[in-house]
Order: sequence, then C-alpha cells, then structure tokens
Amino acid sequence: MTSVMDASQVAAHNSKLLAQLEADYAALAGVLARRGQDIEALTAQARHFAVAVPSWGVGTGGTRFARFPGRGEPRNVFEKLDDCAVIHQLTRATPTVSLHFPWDRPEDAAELRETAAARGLGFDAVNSNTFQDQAGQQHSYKFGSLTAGRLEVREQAVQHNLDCIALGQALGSKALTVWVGDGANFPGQHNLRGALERYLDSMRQIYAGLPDDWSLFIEHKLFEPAFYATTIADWGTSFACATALGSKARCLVDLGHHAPNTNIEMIVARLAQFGKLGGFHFNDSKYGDDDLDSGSINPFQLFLVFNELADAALREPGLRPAYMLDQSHNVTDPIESLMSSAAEVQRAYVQAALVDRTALAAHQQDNDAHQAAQTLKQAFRTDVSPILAMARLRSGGAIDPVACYRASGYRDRVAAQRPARTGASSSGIV
Ligand code: LRH
Ligand code: MN
Ligand code: MN
Repeated sequence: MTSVMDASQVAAHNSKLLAQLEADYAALAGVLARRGQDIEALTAQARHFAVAVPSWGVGTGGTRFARFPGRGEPRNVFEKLDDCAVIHQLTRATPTVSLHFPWDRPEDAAELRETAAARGLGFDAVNSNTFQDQAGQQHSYKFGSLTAGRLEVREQAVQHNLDCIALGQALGSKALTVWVGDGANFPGQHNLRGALERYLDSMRQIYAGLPDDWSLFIEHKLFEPAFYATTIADWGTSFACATALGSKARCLVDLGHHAPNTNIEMIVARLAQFGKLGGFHFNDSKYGDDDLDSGSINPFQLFLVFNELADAALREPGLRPAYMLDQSHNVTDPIESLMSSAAEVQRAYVQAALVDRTALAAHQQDNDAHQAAQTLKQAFRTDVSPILAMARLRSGGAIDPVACYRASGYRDRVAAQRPARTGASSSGIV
C-alpha cells in the first residue's frame, strides 16, 4: 500500500503525545471501571467504527451566492482520492469513499479501483445526480427528473441511474443512493399524486436493474430546490416508496434534511423497527440543509441517534446501516473538517455504547423520568477522547489527526502541485 503521507511523520507526532495519552487513558479507565465498564472493550469497538467520506467533501463547498476556493483543491477524482487517503491514514475511521456521478465519472473504472486499493481505500454507495443538467445532456431536468411529466426526461434519468449502478459494480460498490430535488415551486405546478406515481414508476425500473447483493437507498429532503412541494420530502414518503419497491430498497437519513427541531432519533427508531433503515448522511445544521460539520451545532442529537442505533443493534444484531459524512466546507480546510467530523460521529458511537441500558430500562419501568434522562446524560457527558485517540494509535493513525496534518505540510505541498482555479464558480455544491 502506498501512503500519501510519510508514515515516519505520523510516528514522530505520536511519540510526542504518547505519554500524555497514556495518562489520560488510564484516568478514564479508572472512571469507567468504577461504573463497571471496560475501557478495552470500548476501544476495540471504536477501532471497528467506519464512516465513508464523500468525494465532493474534499473540495471547498459554497453557497448559491458564492464559492471561495481553498488552496490546493483536488482537480479530479484521483486527487480527491489522495485527500481521502490522508483522512483515512490519520483517522483510521474512513476506509471508503462515496462517489457522485457524473462529477466523479472516471475514464477507466479499473484504474480508479486499483488506485483506491493502493491507497487502502474502497468505495461506498455511489450517488446519482439528476438534480442538475450536464454538458451535452439531451433533455433538461428543469421540471423534474424521475418525476418529470415528459417520458423522454424520465427515461434519461432512469438510464443515468442504471449507468451509475454499472459504474459502481466496476468499482466494487454495493449500493446506489438516489436523491432527487424534484418537486414544485408553486401550488398547482404539478399534480402532487401524479408526480409520486411517476417517481415510483421510474424507481421500479432502477430497482429492476439492481444486482442481487446491492441496496437502493432513498434519500428524502424537506425542501430545496423545490420550495413548495418536494416529491420525496419526508421519511414517511421514503418509507412508503421503499416498501413498494422491495426488500433491497431502504431509507437514507441525511440529518440536515428535516425541519429544525425534528426528532430525528425517533425517525431512526421507526425505520429500524420496520426494517427500512438503510443509512445516514451525517452533518449538522442550524436552519436547513446547512451541511455543517457533524457535531458542530448539536452533538447531543448525534448522540441520541447513536443511542437509538445501539438499542436497535441489541434487537437486531444484523443491522448494518451505511454511515457517510455529507458536508460542505466553506470556511475550513475540508481535510481538517472531515477528520474532525469522522471523530465526532465515532465519539457519539462510543458514548452510546456507554449507556447503562439495564439501568435505563429500570428507570423507564419505574416511570423515573429524571433518572432515565440522567442515565443518557451521564454517557453523553463522558469525555471519550482518550478512547478515540487510543483506537487511532493502535490502528496506525495519529493521536491528534489535525495537529499531525498541519505539521506535515500536506496542504502546502498539494497547493504547489494543484494550481488555483481561476474564476468564481457559483456552484453551491462543488
Ligand atoms: C442533497 C444531498 C444529496 C446529494 C448531496 C450532494 O442535499 O444531501 O445527498 O447527493 O447533497
Ligand atoms: Mn445527503
Ligand atoms: Mn443535503
């Protein structure tokens, strides 16, 4: 395996921080032991945690008003893989990359797969894109894609999804995530029920092209770009469609795709209960689909989501929802944001493992609401940072990934190799 970053730099970084980490780890081990918890079991669990990185996350994001490119932005999918490799090398928690087509369409899929493997990376779910028109495309998606009134538009959108599956197969992916922005900006613009009927008809054709060992993830989103009525706006619609399509279709929960204050952890519990929880796009938000760094605004919500997942895992040991970050980095170095975000999601996972479920169930049975809430709070308030750092160290990563990355000079090096793009792009995503 070829490393993008020199392993000796990681080793030098770790040797400086090792004594301090060992002291913090021993102190936390003592606290946990008093609660009857074994730190070694938790560290082993943390080492198994993995979350996929979105290829589009390593470029600087933007809004629909402006994009301010960062230094050394990756110019193609191979350079994106290099950045993803750094993230995984230092965090050891992001072994897969999620591609978006046609943004990442490779000329040679086999070459891309080999390059990824040489970097120690694999491919997670592939994402289709029928929410914007591409150069040379025959029919426009201005008035919808999978739900469009015109048959030729729907056929083109279905074919794009089938092409994504074929490309994903060549890369070793096992899932297709479909998010469509289809909807209406005005009451009366289209027939609300008719649009969903056309969506289902299109999705049935995509589902028919899905290999046996693949999953089809339906991603809902409340609004944007359709501001009056989005066809797949909520988990209920997503659930109904996944059920209508069949067992390979499941729902994907992007945390930013709900109205503020929505009880997302309850949506997670419902989907898990009915066998339709497919996966997550992790991010954080204050107002809408802000795509802020995971855990940066509401880490308690993230913990509560993982608390439901921990409960669901006890009931269904086979439950394996797909974890991915889906963020847009406008004011930070994307590599730093993605490394910190992976650790924040991993933190919530470990904190949820700390919950004393026997005590919680007893408080619930006794109607002791106060102690039930405190049981969750105790786990949430526990600083598990030493567990995360030790898990990284033992897996060959960095004790402090951002400090190690900054000291390595990686951004300066790639900035020299990847000249700045000229001109301002107004793209809100890449
Ligand atoms: C839509 C979304 C979806 C897209 C990505 C770029 O807001 O969350 O997952 O594929 O952003
Ligand atoms: Mn998403
Ligand atoms: Mn989104």
